[in-house]
Amino acid sequence: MFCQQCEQTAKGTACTTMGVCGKNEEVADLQDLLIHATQGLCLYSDAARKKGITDSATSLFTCEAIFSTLTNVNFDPQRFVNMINKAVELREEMKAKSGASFTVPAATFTPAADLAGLVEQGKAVTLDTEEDKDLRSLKHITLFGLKGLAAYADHARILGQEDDSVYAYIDEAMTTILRDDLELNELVALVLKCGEVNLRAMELLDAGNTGKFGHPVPTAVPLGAKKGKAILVSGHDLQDLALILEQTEGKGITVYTHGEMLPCHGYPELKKYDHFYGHYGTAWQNQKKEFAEFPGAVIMTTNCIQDPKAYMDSIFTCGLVGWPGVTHLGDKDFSPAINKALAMDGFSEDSDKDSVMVGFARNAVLGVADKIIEAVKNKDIRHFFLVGGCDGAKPGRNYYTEFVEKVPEDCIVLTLACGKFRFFDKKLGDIGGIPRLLDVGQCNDSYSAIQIAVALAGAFECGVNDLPLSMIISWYEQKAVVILLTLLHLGIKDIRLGPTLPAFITPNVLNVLVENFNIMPITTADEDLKAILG
Ligand code: FSO
Ligand code: SF4
Repeated sequence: MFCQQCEQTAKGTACTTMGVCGKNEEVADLQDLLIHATQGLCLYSDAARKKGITDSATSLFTCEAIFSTLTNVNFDPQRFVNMINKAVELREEMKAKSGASFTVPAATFTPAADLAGLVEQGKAVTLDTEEDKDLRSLKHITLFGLKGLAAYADHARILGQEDDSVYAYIDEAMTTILRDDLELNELVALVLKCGEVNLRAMELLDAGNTGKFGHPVPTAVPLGAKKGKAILVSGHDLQDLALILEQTEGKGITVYTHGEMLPCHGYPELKKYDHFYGHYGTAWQNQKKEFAEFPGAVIMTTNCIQDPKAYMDSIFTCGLVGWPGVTHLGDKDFSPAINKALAMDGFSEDSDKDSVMVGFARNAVLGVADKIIEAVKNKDIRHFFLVGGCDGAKPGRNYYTEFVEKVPEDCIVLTLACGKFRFFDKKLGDIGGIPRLLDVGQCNDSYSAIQIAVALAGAFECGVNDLPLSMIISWYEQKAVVILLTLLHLGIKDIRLGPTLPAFITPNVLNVLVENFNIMPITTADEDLKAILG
């Protein structure tokens, strides 16, 4: 196996025998083969689209297939076997519809009849046949960006929002990276286009979430627990949480959020349930301890899942998440998890552990834009910091805690995604009634943060780069990669990225990013604050 798609990659270079995330060689090979099979499907979907033929269900499958290979989504080999066969079946259907004929291996490959055969086939397919290291780096960035983009497109589609232009880019980019005649500049353009298309996918997702569940409103979320039976919901899927809340209503079960589900407490159509109570635990990398201690059932709606062997019988997966041996609730009937929660002890007593505020998405923040603009003009607010992105296990991530602790009192911190758990419970106070720590939402809500920045730039009649705003980004997996590409597409400069730079970016490609966007690695909290604020 050879995988270097996430920040956790072994020795900062690549996982070659076993993934640090828990992905074994068999699953890594099957993931590579699924990408290969999907590339064959994309070739024919692309050809069909050029003839005016599109198929939304096939495009959804393409997104799901790519999303399943994102870090910490699916570790179940059988699910990959099914998807590989389905990709080839759909490929043949699109071939017939398009009337096209391709001879490259991805377009002609026949899946082996058994798991062992498929794993062997997976070993033979890799992007790493590209000899030029810089071109390979750009192909990797495109593929990893596509994984994040596919995740956002899938989330949006679940909420009834889709746009064929997103699917068109996915089909085209998946097949473009098969080519070996591309110049560096063409691949740089493909990479930036991925960021552009992702902005549309995130816009669709924002429309889906706010259209269905309302605009988030500032809400205090208890960190303690209520005595009684309990279900913990992790991942990112609001629709799954809504179904869980509906199906648990009146059953004497309290529903808690974990990790990236925290911002769900701000949505009117979710917070209306009395049994939707509080938040339990912190970010994904702490789940082994937190899930083992939770006295109820746990439901993973999307990434990031880790090896659940210590609580196999009380954890459930749905959507694209999978772990071999874990009960998968494929049909959105959550009864097995509900019955498990009812059979478990639940919390033995109420506990009060303070609360955190969520719900500062674009509607809430821009609702007080006048106040914010006035505070900036009066110099009550000196600077905004967007400290957002993923959390992870690296000790260097303490930087983000220290950074927020050291941000001067006349500055505001906007945050999103699971990186916030490094500082989400800090009491930073307010500036004239504007909280100094504003939780914009999940990584899936990056569109909201971008809209806030764009609106402020409009109000000050300047560009986003001219605002007193600095972006301090932490990355872990491929959704963070595509969000970064979106920021680059928007021309955002001076982004500080950590905890380390991606292993798949070569020095020459990094130079292109530095020259055009002045992207830079984080250093220390003190040095970076001094460089930004002077
Ligand atoms: Fe975190 Fe995991 Fe949301 Fe990522 S839970 S690390 S960017 O998958 O998705 O922020
Ligand atoms: Fe390694 Fe990350 Fe790939 Fe897992 S996803 S195998 S940790 S590089």
